[in-house]
Order: sequence, then structure tokens, then C-alpha cells
Amino acid sequence: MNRRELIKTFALGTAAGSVGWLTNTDANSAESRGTPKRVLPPLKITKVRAIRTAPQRTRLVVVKVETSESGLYGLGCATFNQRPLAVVTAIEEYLDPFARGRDADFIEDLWQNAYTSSYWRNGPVLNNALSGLDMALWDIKGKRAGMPVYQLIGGKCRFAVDCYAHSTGRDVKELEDSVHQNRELGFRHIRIQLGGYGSPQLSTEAHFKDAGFGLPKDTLMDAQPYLKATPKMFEHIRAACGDDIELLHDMHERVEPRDAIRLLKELERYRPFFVEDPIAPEANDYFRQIRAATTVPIAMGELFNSPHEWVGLIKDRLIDFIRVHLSQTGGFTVARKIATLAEWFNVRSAWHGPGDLSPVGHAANIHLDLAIHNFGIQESLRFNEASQEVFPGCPTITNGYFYVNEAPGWGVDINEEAASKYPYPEHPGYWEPVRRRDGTAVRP
Ligand code: GCO
Ligand code: MG
Repeated sequence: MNRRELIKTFALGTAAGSVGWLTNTDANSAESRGTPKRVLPPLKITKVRAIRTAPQRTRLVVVKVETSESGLYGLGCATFNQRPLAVVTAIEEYLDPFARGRDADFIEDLWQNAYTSSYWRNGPVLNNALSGLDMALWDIKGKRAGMPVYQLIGGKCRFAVDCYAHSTGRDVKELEDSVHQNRELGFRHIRIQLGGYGSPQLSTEAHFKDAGFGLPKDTLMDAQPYLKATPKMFEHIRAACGDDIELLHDMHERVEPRDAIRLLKELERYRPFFVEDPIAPEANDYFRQIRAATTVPIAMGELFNSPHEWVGLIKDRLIDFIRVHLSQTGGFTVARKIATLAEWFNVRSAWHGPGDLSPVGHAANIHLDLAIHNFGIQESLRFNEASQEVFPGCPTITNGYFYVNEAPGWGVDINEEAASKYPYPEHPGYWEPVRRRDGTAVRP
């Protein structure tokens, strides 16, 4: 074959190829006028299960969503430590039959319909159940995509998640030692508390017990001993541990709003990183006065279950850190929206992250923290050996930073056999009353 023939053949071949392509795109565009071909084969939810376990004595509820693709399942956190069995019932009796047969890929659609499937909504029990389903679907989507969830929502904005540790002590000396320990572990942010919330150990006059009011096991907590001791606590820690440490404190809505304002003003000179829950959500309208009275950064939200509680405070810039508990809001789908809303009003994240979240819930916090611009700080928890046995892939902490692994989804799995080794503690989980000296109930 001479050169002229070769070129002629080649030209003919290309022409044929492009005609084929053209006809194809025609077919594709023709098809795009119809319903485009699904790249991912349909994936149906086949079962929604609630798994109970307590490897760290907290009553965890983890939802496992099984699918029509064998071996493909997702995990979600539905932990409500004070009412776990109510959440389990909401999952097993309502969300399981509701979700079976539905498309596991359409997370938002499923969230919206599950959310209104109870007609009444925005409560702690149903939101936690919904969160378990929601987070599990994000885990599945990450596994289908072969990516960690943070990649699905835009990838990393930081190499790891700065987090705070908890320090407490019955007196300032014990507290100082605990702060030094956490500093040695590499934490730059440390929450300081003098005993339990509101420092009940400082209250001594349990007149209600003498009067036989309430039960002897009820806790006494008067406001004044706490209000007087807390500025002294900050003063001691600043003097003993220095100026470059970021100090956080949780008022845990234990005092009246007016007292809260006065205490915040007294703490200004110690430059707290934030003070959390100065008042209860029922008194949210007091934030305007708090904002006007003090420059102390305010964190709020762990008790929020409804948009009515967070939208106003964020859009009016009345708080600096939004601290919702992801599963109490209805899950990851909701928290993403809260984070996006907050960004436009200079409110940063500080998601609730103590013991009453499962490692799956903590992982969801951290994946979100990695991917949002308005990340503030993350509350941390160390997972003991039992938790690591039950939840392979638990997040880790190094030098005060939280890390998730790079496995698809949340990167956290569950060993159900190990989970069954850690039943719930005897006590159902509700909070015992806290009272003033005259017996008046305190919001714990
Ligand atoms: C925090 C919280 C917790 C809650 C607890 C309720 O800031 O971590 O206040 O300690 O009290 O999660 O179960
Ligand atoms: Mg708190």
C-alpha cells in the first residue's frame, strides 16, 4: 500500500468514526430529552436497625441502614443518653417501615419526608431517630463514591480539627493540675470547671432536705457560691497556667439571666475563648441584653432541637459559636445547613461533642469541621479501648487535633458482637433533680 492509499484509508476511517459519535450524541441528547441513564445502579433501603451499646457507660444508639447491595450498609448516630429507648422505638417501629424500599441515594428527599412523617416534629426523640437514618445514608454515599464524607461536601479547609479538652477539679489546685496535664497532651484550648456544673460541691445549705422536700438524692446547687467562685477560678488558672492558653467555660444555664450577665462581665478580663450556655433556650430573648452587656464570646445550642431556636440567634449575630448536638437537630443534613447559615453571620461552629455521642457522631462532627470555612473549635472525647473494639476506626487525637481516617464514608465501623458485651447501665439515664436550698428546681 503506497502512501497516497494509506492517507486516503485513514481519512475515511476518521470520517466513519465521527459519524458514529454524532449519531450517538444525537441518541444521548435525544435521550437527555427523556430521563438520563442512571450511572449508579438503584440502591434500595432494606432495613433500618437500632444498635444499643455502652462501651463508655453512656447509652449509645447507633443506626445501621442495610441496602439492596449486599455488604453495603451505613451507620448513623441517634444517641440521646437520657431517653435512648424512646429513640429505639421511633427507629424500629416507625422509621424502619417508613424507609424500607426507598432510594438510599436521595438523602434530602428522605430526610424531608421522614421529618414530616410524624406531622409533629422538631423534638429530641424523633430528631435523634431521624439523625441515625440521615447520617447512615451519608456513610453509604461516601462508600459508594469511595470517598470520606468530607470530600463529598467540598474537601478539607484545614489539615485537622483543633479541639478542646475538659479540665475539672473540686478546687483550683486540682483544676490547675488537670489543665497542666491537658497542656502536656498538646491541647491549646481547655474548658475549665470547678466540680460539676454550677459547682454544687460549694453549696452547703440543703434546707429542702431538712424539710423532707424532694428526695435525699436530689442535688443542692445555690447560685451565689458558684457566681463568687468562678471569677476566682479564672484568676487562678490565668496566674498559674499563663496567658497563651485558650480558656472555655460552661455555665450550663444554671443561674438566672441577670446573674449570668454579671458573671460574664466579671470574666471579661480573663479573655475566655467562649462561655457556653449562659442561659437556657427558654430564655433565648435575653441574648440581646447579654450581647449589649459584654464582649465575652458566647457559645450556645447543645439543647437546640428546632430551627426556631438557632435561626434568630445566628441571623441577629447574638452568639459567636453555634454548638448544636448534630443528632438532636435531625442529623448531618441539618447541621450542614446550620453551618452554611452561620457563615454569613460570622458565627463559627463548636459542635457538641462530649460522651453522649457515639464515635460515629464524633466522626460526623469532624467531617463537617474539616470542610466548612467557619469552623471554630471542636469539643473532644478520648475513646477508651472498649469503644475502639466496638467501633473500629474511631477518630484519634494528636497534639490537640482531632483526625478521622481517610476510609470512605465516616470511616467508622461497628463490631456488633463486641457491642453486645457492653449493655446499658442500670439507671435509665434521666437526670436527677438539682435544687436550690429551698427546693426550687434548677434547670440542670
Ligand atoms: C457539654 C455538655 C454536656 C451535657 C451532656 C448532657 O458542654 O459537653 O454540657 O456535658 O451536659 O451532654 O447529657
Ligand atoms: Mg455544655
